[in-house]
Amino acid sequence: MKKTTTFLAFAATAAVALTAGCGSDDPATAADTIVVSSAWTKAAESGMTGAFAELENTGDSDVRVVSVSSPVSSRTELHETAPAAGGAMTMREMDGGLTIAAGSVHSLAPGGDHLMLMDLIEPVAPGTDIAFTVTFSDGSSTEFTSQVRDFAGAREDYAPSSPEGANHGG
Ligand SMILES: [Cu+2]
Repeated sequence: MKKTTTFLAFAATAAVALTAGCGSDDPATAADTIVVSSAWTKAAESGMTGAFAELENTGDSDVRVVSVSSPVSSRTELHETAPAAGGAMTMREMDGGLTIAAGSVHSLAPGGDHLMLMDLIEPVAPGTDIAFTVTFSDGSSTEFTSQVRDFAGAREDYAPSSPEGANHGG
């Protein structure tokens, strides 16, 4: 009797293992393949600030980030930086999101692509951590925390000689 019980338990375990094996044939979501590291955010009392990170695509397919959010800002955007007239750098919202090529690392860095907290709900103070959620084109999303630091460089404007934010999105 005892032998029979042991055998049945073994058979049940084997069945579970086989079922789990079938599940691995499902395509990985974008969130499964993206690894976020070195995330940090520029400290600010109010208004806007930038956030940066390394986004690694460990998968075999390109992945597209379509939106980003954080509880400390009423709106958060994906920004790119481009040269403007007169040699200044202007930042603007990415058209169609951010693509991370298969097997590559995409750096979000001051002076380049970045995440933009457009309208802070509360100050982001050095030494604290804030949360972000990025959502991909397949509907999956991933969360990460970003360390807040003092940073004085890369003061891009939206457009030369116009009020901050006035020409945003153009
Ligand atoms: Cu920006």
